Amino acid sequence: MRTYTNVKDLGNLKSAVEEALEIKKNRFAYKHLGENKTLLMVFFNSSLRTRLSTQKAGMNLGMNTMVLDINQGAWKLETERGVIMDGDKSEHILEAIPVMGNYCDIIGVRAFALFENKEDDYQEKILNQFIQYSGKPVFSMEAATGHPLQAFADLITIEEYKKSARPKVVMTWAPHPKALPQAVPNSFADFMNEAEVDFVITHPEGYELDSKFVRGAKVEYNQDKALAGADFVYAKNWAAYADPDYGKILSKDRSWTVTTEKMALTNNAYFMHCLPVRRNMIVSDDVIESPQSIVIQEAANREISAQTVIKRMLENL
Ligand code: AN0
Ligand code: CP
Repeated sequence: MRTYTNVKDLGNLKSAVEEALEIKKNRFAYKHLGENKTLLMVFFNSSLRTRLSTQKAGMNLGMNTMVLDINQGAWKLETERGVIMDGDKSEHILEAIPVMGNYCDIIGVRAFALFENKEDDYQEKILNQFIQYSGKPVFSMEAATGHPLQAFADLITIEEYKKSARPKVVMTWAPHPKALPQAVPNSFADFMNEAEVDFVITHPEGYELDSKFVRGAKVEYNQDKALAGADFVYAKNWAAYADPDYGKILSKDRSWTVTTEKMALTNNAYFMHCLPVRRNMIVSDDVIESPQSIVIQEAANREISAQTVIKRMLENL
């Protein structure tokens, strides 16, 4: 594997999940693969889970790991060509990326959508420059339009907890005070559309996601109807995608918060969220603390999804 940015990079998804579950049984079995190899993780944005789980995954594989927080101590990077660099940005990303590439064997990049220009975000300008100019295998640690390590961990978790061959999985929009990217819901849809599940997306009107990710999924604007009979409820906020509202908050309607009453409409569903989560905006205290909440187990699987991806990259070096 040379790049990991979406579900297709995993090839056969069933085999990828099987491989991940094998790794989970003995996560130190491949320690030889990473000997004298260096993983560099570059963060343009904050992180708790991705930083720790990906570093742990690299260490499980015997790698040396380095983390660079671009906003804490690195030079401010210019990302546009042709700019006269007389402002506060000291270095151009076109030098920074190949320099970083020299110091490592595999690179993970976190670079969220900026919400300044939809085309720039959806062309994955930053991530693609790493792929093009680093000379090294690159994986997304949440880029502008996707968070494939999260969605892979989500699928592994569903595989572990499902009680029927084809569970009903409902992704529901929920309110949040800040404008959040579509990366997590895009990737979750990308994966669920390829998985053995009945997938339903529910959100208020105006929150339609890019059809490239929604594909054949059922979209139901009535949250209660969508939740009926669900085996998994996957909550997430995102800002509007459609023009002219790209990046805007259209609703903070707390009737969309996942509460005990909402969960009662489901088939005793498990509750999932990628975290970090705002309690009593996205989900009530009672639901996230209930035995049906598997958010901690889901986060634990981030180590496994990252290790599966990095292992495949090491095998291909
Ligand atoms: C980010 C997002 O919604 O994309 C990261 C989630 C993993 N969340 C926040 O910024 C709160
Ligand atoms: N779910 C997730 O990616 O969390 P962090 O933003 O803390 O890495």
